[in-house]
Amino acid sequence: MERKWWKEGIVYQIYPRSFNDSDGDGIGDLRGIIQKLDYIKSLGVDIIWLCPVYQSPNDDNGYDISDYRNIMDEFGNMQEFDELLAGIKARGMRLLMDLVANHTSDEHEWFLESKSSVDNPKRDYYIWRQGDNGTPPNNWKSIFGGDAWLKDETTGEYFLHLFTTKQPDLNWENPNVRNEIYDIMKFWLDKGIDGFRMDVISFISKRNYDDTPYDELNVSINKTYANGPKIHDYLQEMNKEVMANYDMMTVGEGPGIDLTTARDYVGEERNELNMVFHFGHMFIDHGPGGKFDPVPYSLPEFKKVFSDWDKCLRGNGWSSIFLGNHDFPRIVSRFGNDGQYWKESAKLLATMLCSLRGTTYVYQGDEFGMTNVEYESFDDFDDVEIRNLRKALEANGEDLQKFIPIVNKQGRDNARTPIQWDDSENAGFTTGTPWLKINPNYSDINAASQENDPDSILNFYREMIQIRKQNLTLVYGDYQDLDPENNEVYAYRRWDDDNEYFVFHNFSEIEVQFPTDVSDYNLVVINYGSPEISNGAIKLNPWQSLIIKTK
Ligand code: TEU
Repeated sequence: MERKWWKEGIVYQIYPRSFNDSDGDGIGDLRGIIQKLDYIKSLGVDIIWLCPVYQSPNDDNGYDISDYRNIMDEFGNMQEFDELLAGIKARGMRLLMDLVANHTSDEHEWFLESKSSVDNPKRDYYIWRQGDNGTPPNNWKSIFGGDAWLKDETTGEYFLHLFTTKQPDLNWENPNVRNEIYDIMKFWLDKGIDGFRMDVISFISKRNYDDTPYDELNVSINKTYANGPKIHDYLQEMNKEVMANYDMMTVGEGPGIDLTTARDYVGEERNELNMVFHFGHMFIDHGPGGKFDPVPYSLPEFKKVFSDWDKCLRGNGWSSIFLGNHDFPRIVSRFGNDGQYWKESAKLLATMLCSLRGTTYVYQGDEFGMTNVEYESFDDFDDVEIRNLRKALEANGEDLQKFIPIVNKQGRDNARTPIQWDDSENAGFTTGTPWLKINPNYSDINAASQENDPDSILNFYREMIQIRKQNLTLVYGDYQDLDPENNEVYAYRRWDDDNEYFVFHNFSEIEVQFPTDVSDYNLVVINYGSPEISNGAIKLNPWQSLIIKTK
């Protein structure tokens, strides 16, 4: 397997709105990130993925872009961006920007022109269709609820929006649109950035609107929109026009990309993307009604996602290893135990993130165990997905309070509460009023209180990241799940011609004896306690996690 910086590098994702506010307006900004570059570097990460910082009306917090070549006023200006990029480079790190090319804001000048008349030169930058006697062109639904078509009174036609009504989908059939996106990519690459995370890139090629009904029963919404007929033509053209000309990294966000389609995106001979975010584990608890209709799942189902993807891309292609981001609950709450075993399970998840094959992604705040938040009212939430849910519940006359626990458990705002830097007022995030309520547990859970604690989650992340860098078999080595059906333990072997490691994670509150014939080994890392191997088994205490290396 050829070594690459984007395979070995650890990525740290920043959601700028919630990271650090430097000017007291309650909103994180670029200068706030500049102020924390030494902290970020101290984690040992190599690449920063910066969520959108472009001009935006913030209907979807920056994922609705109105000007791709200017910085959102609340975040600062282009000079500060240049200073941030220089600071990242000066510390030997790299920068990924977030490319949102499936849609723009409805306040983008392209859309303002496109909607103005049916014969405007930019009309087919977007997807317009006649309805059928007052009804939408087809039954497609928005990811954020409701119809995926909105009638615009100016011309009486409907435009497609797979996300909010303020995020009209771009028409990638139009070569002018594709060239506009390629020019935007080159604008930022020529400034010196090192690549892109590509927002819902799997959706940019649309199926025929007339014969692809959205089927609430059998085909997931993502499958209806993902992997359209020309997706690979577009990505190969993008690669030829842009990526092939830079030493850069691409990671495609790919809801709907599955094991049967993955290699078409990331196979090395495909000249498309370096890797994708797949969502098998991220949608694992989404029931028939989506994320707010959660269903139980087992550890074997969770483990199978990682084993299947490792097998799928073994030898050709590359994957991402992530457990959270700005769209999902906090990992220690979702996949760990944020109560009695908060510290142990947070460290277990860090060990998992750093011991599987693929590029490791760490989401801001997870490195010191930030948890889900418990809001009391729908008024406390910001996320448009939750605002739309509220409207739907109110329209159905539902009791909103009944849904608060589900929204607290599953909502995206869990990952968007301001970073808890210390135990001072507003957790050191802002001197003003934070745009989103800070998790009240900041007095106990914050970076500063862990900085000098050798046993803290924060210092465990630092240690685990170094271990991954010093043991490249954990990056490139082979992988085998040792007991796929085990309901408590995720145990796997990692190896190559020179080294062999065994990794054990007890994802449970009970003590487990796990069979192993390993006896002659060195301990690489353990989250707590010490390894106890005897009589052909290793004793794993609740949420205990360790890596051993055979001699
Ligand atoms: O999200 C795409 C997406 O559909 C999934 O991540 C997830 O299902 C969604 O957030 C609903 O829960 C990307 C961005 O990550 C997200 O923040 C944006 O809201 C969305 O695209 C639209 O740009």
